[in-house]
Amino acid sequence: MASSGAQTGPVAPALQRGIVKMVLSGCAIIVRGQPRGGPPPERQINLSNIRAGALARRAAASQQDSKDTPDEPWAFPAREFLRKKLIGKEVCFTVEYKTPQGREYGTVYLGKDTSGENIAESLVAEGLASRREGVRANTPEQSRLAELEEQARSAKKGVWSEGTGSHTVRDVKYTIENPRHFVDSMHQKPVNAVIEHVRDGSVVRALLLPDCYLVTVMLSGIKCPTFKREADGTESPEAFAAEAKFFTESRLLQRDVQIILESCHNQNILGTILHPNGNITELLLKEGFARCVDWSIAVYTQGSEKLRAAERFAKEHKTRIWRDYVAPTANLDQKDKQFVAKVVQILNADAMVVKLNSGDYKTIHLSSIRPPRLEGEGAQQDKNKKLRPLYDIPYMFEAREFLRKKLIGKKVNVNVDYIRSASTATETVPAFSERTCATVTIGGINIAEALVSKGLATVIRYRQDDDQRSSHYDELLAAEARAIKNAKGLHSKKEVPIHRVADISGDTQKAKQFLPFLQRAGRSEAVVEYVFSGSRLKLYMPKETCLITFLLAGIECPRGSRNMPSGVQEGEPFSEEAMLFTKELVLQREVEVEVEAMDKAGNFIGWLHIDGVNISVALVEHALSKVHFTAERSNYYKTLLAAEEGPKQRKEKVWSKFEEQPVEEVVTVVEEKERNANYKPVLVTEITDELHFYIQDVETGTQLEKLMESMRSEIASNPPLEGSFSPRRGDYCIAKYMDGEWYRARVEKVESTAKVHVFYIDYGNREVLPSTRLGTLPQSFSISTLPAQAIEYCFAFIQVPADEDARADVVDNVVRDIQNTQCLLNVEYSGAGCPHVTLQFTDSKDDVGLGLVKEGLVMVEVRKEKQFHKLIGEYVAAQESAKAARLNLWRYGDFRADDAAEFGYSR
Ligand SMILES: *[C@@H]1O[C@H](CO)[C@@H](O)[C@H](O)[C@H]1NC(C)=O
Ligand SMILES: CC(=O)N[C@H]1CO[C@H](CO)[C@@H](O)[C@@H]1O
Ligand SMILES: CC(=O)N[C@H]1CO[C@H](CO)[C@@H](O)[C@@H]1O
Repeated sequence: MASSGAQTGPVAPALQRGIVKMVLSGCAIIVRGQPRGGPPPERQINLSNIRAGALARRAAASQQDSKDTPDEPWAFPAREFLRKKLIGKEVCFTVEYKTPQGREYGTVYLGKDTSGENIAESLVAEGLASRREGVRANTPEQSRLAELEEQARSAKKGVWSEGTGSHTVRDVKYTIENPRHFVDSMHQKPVNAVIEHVRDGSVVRALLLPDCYLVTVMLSGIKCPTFKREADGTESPEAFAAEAKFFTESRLLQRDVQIILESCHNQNILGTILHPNGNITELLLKEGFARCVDWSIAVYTQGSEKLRAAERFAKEHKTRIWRDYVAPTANLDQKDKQFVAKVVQILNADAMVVKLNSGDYKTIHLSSIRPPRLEGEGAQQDKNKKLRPLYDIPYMFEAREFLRKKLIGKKVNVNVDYIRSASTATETVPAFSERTCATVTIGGINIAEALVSKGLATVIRYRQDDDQRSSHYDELLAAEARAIKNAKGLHSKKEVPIHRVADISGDTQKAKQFLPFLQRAGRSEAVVEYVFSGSRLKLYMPKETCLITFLLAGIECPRGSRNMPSGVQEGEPFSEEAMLFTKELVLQREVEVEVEAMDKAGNFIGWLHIDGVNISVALVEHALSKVHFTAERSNYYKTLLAAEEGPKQRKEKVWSKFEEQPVEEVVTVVEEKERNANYKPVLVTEITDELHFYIQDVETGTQLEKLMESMRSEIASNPPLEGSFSPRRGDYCIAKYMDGEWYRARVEKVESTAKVHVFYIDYGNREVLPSTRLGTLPQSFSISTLPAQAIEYCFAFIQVPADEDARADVVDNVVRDIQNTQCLLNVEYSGAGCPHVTLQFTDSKDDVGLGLVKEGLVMVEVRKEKQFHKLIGEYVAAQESAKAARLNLWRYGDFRADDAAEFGYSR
């Protein structure tokens, strides 16, 4: 404020220029000079030769008994007269006198030179100032002032008017009892005001008119760099604090404005200043003098999106406070920042998979959204129950369904807001991989906002400077506030909706009970929850609220790769393509299914329709499946065959290797060690439910016959006394079989005298008998005379089906083929429980086990020993042809469970 030089006393009246920054009173102004880099120098000029009234002043807080001083009469009208005339205008002035304290007195003219209006003269002419006493009219300027004063006095202007002039004294109110109440009483209507002081770029003192409240107003929604007051009383400005202050000051200080009082925060009033030249809040942001403030932006009545946009503009241009700013998406190409893509899958409640124009898939997370999660008690999961987030987390299902119904298969606009880098796991938060977070819109609707407003997601809170957030963050906050107010979804006080969804895939028992309902239902509604392969799906049945596994009927679709105990089995050609085809067509879509049957593993088999397309037919049409002969009986057989014709003739995809015989690739390994093939004749006497069997050695068969003969004749002559034998476990005995004959047996268990479990040691069968049908085994027929003749074996190279029904099928077959039949037996290898053998039919020398494999009744158990290579080769080839013909176990394709991760829950 001080000028150059320590010179005092009268000075040569050189003409100087400047812009009026502020009017201090009716006789003093502050003039701003030419900027010399940074805010320009300022000087206070008091008008020479006149005096005007002093303005009201607040009691100094530091002095105990100081009191508020009111306006002197006509002081405020004088200030206003000058303010309206001079603020922001160019003036020129001569400095005539300078006090030892450096205060300068001079004459001020409006405009560039002394031909302009003489301000002191105007004041005196209006009666708003008087000539200073003691000033003699000895210059032309002074005599002119005297003349003007005389005219004012006789015209009774201003201070010369009658009365005390008390009506020109304001009742200035420096404090407001209840600021919130005060703000509310204004009802957000613009209030006329004069900005009296600028503290920093975004905080001002304003005189509210007409009631003369002097209030501090913080601009809603933003904050400029400030002047921090240090402990020692000095101020340390933040970068650009002075520039921001000047920016506001030069535009608003002592200007007539209107203010919308918007809210109240710690006794400070939040507001927006309206000025015909534009609004300062937006300008400060755009010029990089301010940043948006989350907590107060919501009260900004003029639309927070404009503020965010202005801030974004400054950030993009790295203006001022943003000079070192790096955008969160700075290293993305424009085409990766903003694009249109098709939604192919919804993941949980805050993410989705989209298909890009390039055909690639990309996972997109919704910016700044937190999906429903388990809180409080719910978070303590029952360890025994596997959590199924979609159904078990409150509102997760509703959120997913909202997104699915709105977005699936639709094109959306994706605006990437930020990339959240991968994190490692901490104690409370699991690790996650890098995430692309974006604002996704469809038809102009921000889907995250819609989700939040329905109370199906919440908004993440950030640190003030955290830029990794939605570009429409305020709308999200506003939507959340609405959702809370209306008690929507997660904010509702009502009971949370519960989804009891039964997963009956793989549960043969339940599936069996359910089958008739589905068969009778004809077409049923379903939502495809997961696609395992081209022809294997998981469906949600909304009416029945259950999950089922569903296999597409009538086709042979290439199998995908699988994890087997022996390692990863590679997928068949086009299996991946078939899966993608099915996924794109039906994943998370509403479809109709016709269930025809169920396989042994509890999977339902049938037809699936979407928008008039039968997907079995579609797969065949696209050369991604062949028609299976089981389709013959169906209504769709003709359609399927017709669909197959083209691809088959053109040798497309699955038909491309049509002529080759896949059976060719049988292993031809040089046998290092010869397999021992030493078949001996045996009689198969018993086949167990586990597909083990008991045989008698034919060579010792005659010995057994003789023993039985003499034993029975001895018993006939000396029958056992009924009830004389008390059975104990492990005892050898004789037992009267249902054919009325006596046989050698061993007691396996005694439940009661009426229920004794015995094992016929020469035949391998078991029975439960009353003890009355048992007797002591005569010593001469004991096992030291002739060992037990039934020996237990099982089939080499085959896996017995785990499924009970399937196993019963094989056992029936084997019983029919070889029970009580003479076969040839060769021990191949030893195993748990009993030796593993191959059996041949005596006449044809055909391998019995291989026959079962060919029929598709059992699966091959591969042995790696070299000597078995050739034989295993035959077994595997037989299995392949059974599969190809879809025999028995294979009638619904390869039903062995896929290892695909369902639902994509793992993050
Ligand atoms: C100069 O102006 C200031 C500000 O209005 C005032 O306080 C001061 O009294 C004035 N000086 C004289 C001598 O009038
Ligand atoms: C409410 C209001 O006055 N808004 C204005 C803020 O200033 C910009 C220009 O800087 C105008 O476009 C807005 O209309
Ligand atoms: C009855 C039915 O839905 N048939 C459809 C099966 O799918 C094909 C398209 O792939 C349609 O053309 C049929 O109309």
